[in-house]
Amino acid sequence: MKSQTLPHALAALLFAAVTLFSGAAPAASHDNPYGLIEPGHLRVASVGDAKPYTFTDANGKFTGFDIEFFTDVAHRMGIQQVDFIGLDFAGILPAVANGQYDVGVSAIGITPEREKTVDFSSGYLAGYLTVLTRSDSGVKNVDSLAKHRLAVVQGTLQDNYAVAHFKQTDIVRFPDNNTAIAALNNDTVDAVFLDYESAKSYADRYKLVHAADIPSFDAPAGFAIAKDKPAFKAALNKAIKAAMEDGTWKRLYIKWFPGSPMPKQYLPAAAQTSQS
Ligand code: SNW
Repeated sequence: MKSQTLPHALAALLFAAVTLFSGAAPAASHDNPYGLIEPGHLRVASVGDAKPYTFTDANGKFTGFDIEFFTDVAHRMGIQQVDFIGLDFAGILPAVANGQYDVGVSAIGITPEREKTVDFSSGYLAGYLTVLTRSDSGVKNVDSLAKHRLAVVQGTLQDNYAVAHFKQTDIVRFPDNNTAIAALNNDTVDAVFLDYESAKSYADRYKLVHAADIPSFDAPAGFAIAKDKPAFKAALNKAIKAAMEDGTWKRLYIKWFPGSPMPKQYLPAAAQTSQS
């Protein structure tokens, strides 16, 4: 009846307009159970220079531990099409929150602060934050950071940690790892504060040294998604659990982080209780 269809049509129009102007991804529906920008397709915001977590190879293709682990998880969810796009780290969570991407993947630590704007999958990595330096910089440890210049990538946990703990240090913010490391190599800064595995990779490449490795186990990395997508989050967590249980996580960890201590909580359940 007319009196009922008109308000319906108006409501639909209003909803469409609000969705359009807020830029929010579509809500979950029968054809799109996870509420993706386009069903059957995952658009992923990442960074191109966080080797070996997420980086672009010589052909511009995204690769690394987080990229391969996420792609495996997506396939377990029945999604074959996964596209990674590189942003500055500081741009990832805002872009995921406002629906420009379905997921953020880049060793993104789960913190209460970040959970105010996005949701996270369960954790899949827990490691260290590293102060990387030149051997001639005078920075030997956390104490000798005082009166030195320390580079951080804007918006990272390293940025927050440095502000909270390195009161005597000059903090210099960069948009990405590569520009921060270039500043270290040309003496513009005395050290760079970044994730442990990336530090290791730059240390090998440029003969740099670790001055400090600070545990960040309380902020394990997770996949970031927009809030209020319970089916999407549950499917991600189920696939993550399966990839840990069948040894895929372990295989990728050994492939990308050879020689690094392996957090036991992500191994198959049987391996966690064994003595070895
Ligand atoms: O908190 C750690 C976690 O324990 C693991 O070592 C992986 O890295 C972290 O998630 C921290 N990562 C930084 C952050 O979340 C930087 C991420 C990046 O540069 N892409 O801010």
